[in-house]
Amino acid sequence: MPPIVALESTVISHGLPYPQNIQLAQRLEAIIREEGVRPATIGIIEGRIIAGLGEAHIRLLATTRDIRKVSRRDLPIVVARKLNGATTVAATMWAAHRAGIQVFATGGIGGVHRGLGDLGTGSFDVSADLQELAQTPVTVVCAGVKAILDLPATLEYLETFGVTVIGYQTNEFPAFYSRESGLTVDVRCDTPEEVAAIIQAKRQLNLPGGLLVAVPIPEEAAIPKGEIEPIIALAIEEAEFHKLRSAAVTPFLLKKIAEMTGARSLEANLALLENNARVAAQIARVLG
Ligand code: PSU
Ligand code: MN
Repeated sequence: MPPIVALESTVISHGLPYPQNIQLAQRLEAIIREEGVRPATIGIIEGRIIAGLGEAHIRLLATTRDIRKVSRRDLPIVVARKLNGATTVAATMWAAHRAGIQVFATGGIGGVHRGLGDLGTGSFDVSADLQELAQTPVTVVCAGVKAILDLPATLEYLETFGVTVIGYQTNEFPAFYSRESGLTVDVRCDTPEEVAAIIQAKRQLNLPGGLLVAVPIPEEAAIPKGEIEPIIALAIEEAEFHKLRSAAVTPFLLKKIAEMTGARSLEANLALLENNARVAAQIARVLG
């Protein structure tokens, strides 16, 4: 099989506004093809889990209101009821592995949420993305986790479950909009070959689960931590005020941050997604 890179669809339906979402989906596929690799955007159409959505299906997910956000727990529901669904990192990893795909590019993975518990809105919110990384052998290329989350707790969780975290051309775990977090990665790799060697060693050792490759956002698109932090804090306060929980939390926070930073966070989000798609394609090519 030629090398393939998987792409998720929740970022299309819930992570970005229209029409940037559909333009981005097409752009990511083009970038992966430019590297000589096949893209496979993953989503669910009328209960069918598809690895390699066509243009019309991507358009459907990008333009329909209230597309269901599908994580692992939602898979049996959308399949049984023949619904349309956009897959999160967790569900995309699962579907990618089932389709024989080893590498997956996204923007940010879910993680351990900051203490939303203080105001009684639910004190325990850990994304299913982390458990998926613990059990499904797919390499996820991302720009870290959004600073809406508890980064140190997220890294601790990954360590507990044996997920290797690789910094791509960095010693620090990147924080999505910002290149720095003050937190370290398990290993730094500077080339796709170095990453591929670690993926192959993990497979040879029969270690279960995936790997996380964290790539800092390109310098010119980065938003300094001091600038984005107060905005994130406001967005979290608002989520607490509205007593949001479960799957609604992440899309709400992303939308609020986009509103408060104007085009800037959107530009940053697009830039890092494109960058990650390229890095993922280069890794997939080395893996063959
Ligand atoms: N982070 C982003 N953009 C996104 C997401 C995360 O910057 O669109 C999406 C991804 O699909 C991720 C999901 O898998 O949110 C995590 O949601 P939850 O925290 O409900 O597991
Ligand atoms: Mn959650």
